[in-house]
Amino acid sequence: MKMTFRWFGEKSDTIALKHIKQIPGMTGLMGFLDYKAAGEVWEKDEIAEYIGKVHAARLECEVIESVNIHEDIKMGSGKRDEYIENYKTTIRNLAECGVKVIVYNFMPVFDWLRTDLAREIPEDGSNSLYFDEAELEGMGPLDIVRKTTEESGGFSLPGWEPERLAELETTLEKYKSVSAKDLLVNFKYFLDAVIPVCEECGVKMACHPDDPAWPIFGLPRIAHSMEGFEKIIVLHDSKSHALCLCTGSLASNVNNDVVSIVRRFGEMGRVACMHIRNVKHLGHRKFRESSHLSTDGDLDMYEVVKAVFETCPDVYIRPDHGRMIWEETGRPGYGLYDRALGAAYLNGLWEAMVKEQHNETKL
Ligand code: DNO
Repeated sequence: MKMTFRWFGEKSDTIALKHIKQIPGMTGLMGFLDYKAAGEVWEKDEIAEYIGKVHAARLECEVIESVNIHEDIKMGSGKRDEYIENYKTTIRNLAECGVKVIVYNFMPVFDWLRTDLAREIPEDGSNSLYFDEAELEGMGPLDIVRKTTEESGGFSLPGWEPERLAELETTLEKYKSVSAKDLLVNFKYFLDAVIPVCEECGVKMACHPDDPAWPIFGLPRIAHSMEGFEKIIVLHDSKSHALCLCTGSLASNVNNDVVSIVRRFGEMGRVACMHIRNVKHLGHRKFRESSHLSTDGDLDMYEVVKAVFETCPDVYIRPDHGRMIWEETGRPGYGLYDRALGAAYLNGLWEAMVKEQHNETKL
């Protein structure tokens, strides 16, 4: 296991790399070039510049995330072949800079969605990302986009890139004729094109789940349950076609047994990395992001980490979103302090697993 952290780059992140390095057990980053539009080639020199800075801080950068997929690829229309060619070039460029895992998602239009980016947690006065489907009542996709952008404190949020939002209305209209089945067919078309390139250069593509884990605004969504991932994983038979299991995204849906999902795909050798965080359900399709601790949320973190330890111990893990605590301000979900606490906690659970195993083998 390698413990990693998300960092948005020098110009877009308030957190210094040296502070990330000071988190105990932190080996590297899940990196991100936040200014790249979906469909664009990630040039080698810009990747190298970003990674150079990470290395200078004595951290690794073997995972890159949010290499976003153009809507034409998901819809199977327009210039999809051109965008797929660009994606292949990006994969090669990332591989040449030492990247081993690329995290992406196949969600139409939206990446993750929340109805409040800073809802106070009454128990302790901190705040965190929050979702209540009832609050979406009467709101269209454009309203929620406006609200999220207003509340983001000027930060561009991953998955909410301005150029993607500019075309929102047209894109939503086009999706009316795309079914979940079409999405799966288009997904296969994409994988069949890019996975051979990944195999050539020793890279894994890791698909991130839908968040929240059900369809929204009538858009087709396929990556949010055990059944959904079963269908996705057979689309292309290769270890380079893998998953990034995000426990918080999956746990947003109470029907998901997250531990079983981790075990199932871990045993198949198809989990490349994990985003780990906890959620607390407050009602029907209403939840907040809690601290990582099992007793603060609805996920049993001991069982989650045990499932990883026993079925896919070589994955990259990052503490996913955190609350805002200790008066920290910054990018919603991506403060330093609570994510650092999350990393320390996950490292503690991991150490206990290692020692337990060691003691068992001595018996
Ligand atoms: C949310 C993140 C996602 C993830 C993308 C991958 O905070 O986990 O933005 O990186 O879905 O494409």
